[in-house]
Amino acid sequence: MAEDAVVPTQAPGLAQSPFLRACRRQDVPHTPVWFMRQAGRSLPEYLRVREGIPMLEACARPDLIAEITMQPVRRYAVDAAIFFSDIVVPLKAIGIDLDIKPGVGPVIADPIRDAAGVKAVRELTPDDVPYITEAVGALVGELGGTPLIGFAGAPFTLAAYLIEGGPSKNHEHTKALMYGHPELWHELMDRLADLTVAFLKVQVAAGASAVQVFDSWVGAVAPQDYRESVLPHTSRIFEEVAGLGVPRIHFGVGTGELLGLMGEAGADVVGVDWRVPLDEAARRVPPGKALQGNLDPALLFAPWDVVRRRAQDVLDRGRTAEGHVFNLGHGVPPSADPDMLARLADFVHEASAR
Ligand code: 1CP
Repeated sequence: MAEDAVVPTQAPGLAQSPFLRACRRQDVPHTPVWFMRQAGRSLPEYLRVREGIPMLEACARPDLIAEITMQPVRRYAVDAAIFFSDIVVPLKAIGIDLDIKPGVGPVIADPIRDAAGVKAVRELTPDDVPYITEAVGALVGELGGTPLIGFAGAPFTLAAYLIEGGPSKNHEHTKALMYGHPELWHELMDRLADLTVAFLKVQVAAGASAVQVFDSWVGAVAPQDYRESVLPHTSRIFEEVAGLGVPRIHFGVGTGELLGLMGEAGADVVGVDWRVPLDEAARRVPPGKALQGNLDPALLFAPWDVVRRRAQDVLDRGRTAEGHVFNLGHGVPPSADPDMLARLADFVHEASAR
């Protein structure tokens, strides 16, 4: 499709970016590193600029998006920036009544449980999110040779919020719809996959040079249910964004038993949480994939000697993969010490220098 052939203007040097090269399983001068949730609550400068501004309002202001995205890049020697937004921003943009409550997360006013609710998930166009296009455009200029990662939530994780109405431990309503009303389930997943593709395309058209699809809560699903109820939709997403020409990363939490299937879904890089060592993960995913991960975020609260030893272990095991992007096994905890992350990024570079 012609509209898929969007090749963003790439800053000089971007092709040599260790992060993009590792995603493509090419040689790198050092293992690249970035941290999921590096922009946000653990940074005092973030708390300062967000003061008095609700989360969703911040996500719609290009000046704040750009500033918050840049904050960790100024502080840490990270090899990539992640766009400051949230996985529920495109849902809000198509008119779903929701809020992000401090200390809770996304909360949906009318949880989706029936066909009328499913129909409310309409298509997203670039006109629904002009602030995303503007913010990404401003950021790629400012970032120069540092790649910007665009992102979106995967259909299962978005469905989990929409159906439960907020954060959930056991995803009982979500699974009730998946098991009990498969036709409605697939229609919802189909619509959410369209939304994810559209949101990623907006970011890449504006200049993002990689994308990550967060399926944070899909670890709640057994492999046979993943194959039947989730995989067709995640596969379609990766297929539809393949033509954009940017590396595609696919991440979930508690997905040890799903790594092979997530590899089948078609991303270039499979994100691994801290529960599966990377050498074991490399055996579980099909050939032709790079891996991203996977230091336990809780280690950030341990003494530096322990952090260093465990980070070295992640690097050693990561060498058995075809490509490795160093990251935490999930997001930076809000109470993490930024100095520890600064030290960790420097250590990854020094210890992996070829
Ligand atoms: O007021 C605040 O500061 C709210 C905290 C916050 C922040 C900083 C939320 C609410 N979202 C974000 C930003 C965000 N969310 C980013 C950009 C920053 C970065 O990564 O550096 C990204 C990539 C996300 C993605 C996101 N949101 C995910 C997937 C990643 C993951 O951590 O698994 C998920 C599951 C969400 C939902 C969400 N939004 C916010 C919270 C607290 C949550 C999780 C709540 C829950 O446990 O269900």
